[in-house]
Amino acid sequence: MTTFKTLGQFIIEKQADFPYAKGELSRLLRDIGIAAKIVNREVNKAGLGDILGDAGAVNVQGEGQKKLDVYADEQFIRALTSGGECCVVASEEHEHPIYINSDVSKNAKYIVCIDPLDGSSNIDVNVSVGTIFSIYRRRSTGGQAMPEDILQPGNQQVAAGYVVYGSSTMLVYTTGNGVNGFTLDPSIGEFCLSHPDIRIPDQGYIYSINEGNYKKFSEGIKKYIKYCEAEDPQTRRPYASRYIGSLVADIHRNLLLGGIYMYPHTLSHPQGKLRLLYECNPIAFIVEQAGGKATNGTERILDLIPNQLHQRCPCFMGSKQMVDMVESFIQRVD
Ligand code: AHM
Ligand code: MG
Repeated sequence: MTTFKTLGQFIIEKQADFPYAKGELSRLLRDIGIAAKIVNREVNKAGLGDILGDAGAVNVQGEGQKKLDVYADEQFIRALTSGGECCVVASEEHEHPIYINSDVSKNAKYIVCIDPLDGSSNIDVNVSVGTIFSIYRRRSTGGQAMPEDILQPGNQQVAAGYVVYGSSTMLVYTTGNGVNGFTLDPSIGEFCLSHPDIRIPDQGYIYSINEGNYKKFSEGIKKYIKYCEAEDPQTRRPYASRYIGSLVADIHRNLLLGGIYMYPHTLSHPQGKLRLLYECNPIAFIVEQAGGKATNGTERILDLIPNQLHQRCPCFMGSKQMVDMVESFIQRVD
């Protein structure tokens, strides 16, 4: 008989490594896992009923919200609000942080930053989407949390993870002690440990970037792309170009196979497209914990000090040697 370990069992086992832990973080992760299963159910039947398409509203980034964006946002906020372990949620879908002021939650220890449904422009065409989350310990003690509790650098994350709603649904997370992946077994409705201790190869052979923006890239990035495309059997080039346009799916593939994901600044987007708090920091934490590297081209993403909730950040994340190489191109030319 095959034995398996559920996400719940794994979290409890890991908690035993911290004898003074009171179980709050474990409960928070469990709540996120439950909300992910609910969102998964809707994503999976997205072609049916009235859940595809635009919700008719525009979020804080000025982007049209999809119905599933709104649904996923509601589910995660509901789970975090009723769970009692989180005092503030910052969601990519909301202009302002959501302070949870119930008696149990307002003194809670944790802050959650979340992109409830990333890559949502892919939903209507049945391409993988994801959820990305990041957990911080609050700095203030008791009472309503302060803005500085939310704007912490990524190196202060206590946990981060993503869910990829793909050909199977997976939850991958880290608490700073390696990265583990769980696949949802729909027959029992549980995430089961399928990818223990994920390590990204130091060198990969896949590069992922939206090459449609090529003309808007800086000289360094253009030269790096030419380097990836050049023929050189010794270094196994040309590398394969793979870009789904769904961050979680692109990162998940590169984490398992080795590769680099890039969303650089362009002339029109001087800070790139991805958001530091909801996308870059959690993915950077996971990539580093898997042995990879994540920078904005010159600095470690996790050391950047955020000054705005929705700020954007250029990013280069993945296999260490590939990120080192793109940085050397950026520094040589820019
Ligand atoms: P979203 O948060 O509005 O869904 O946008 C983020 C997505 C990422 O998943 C993806 O990597 C990127 O945007 C793709 O952008 P582009 O279409 O410019 O290549
Ligand atoms: Mg997003």
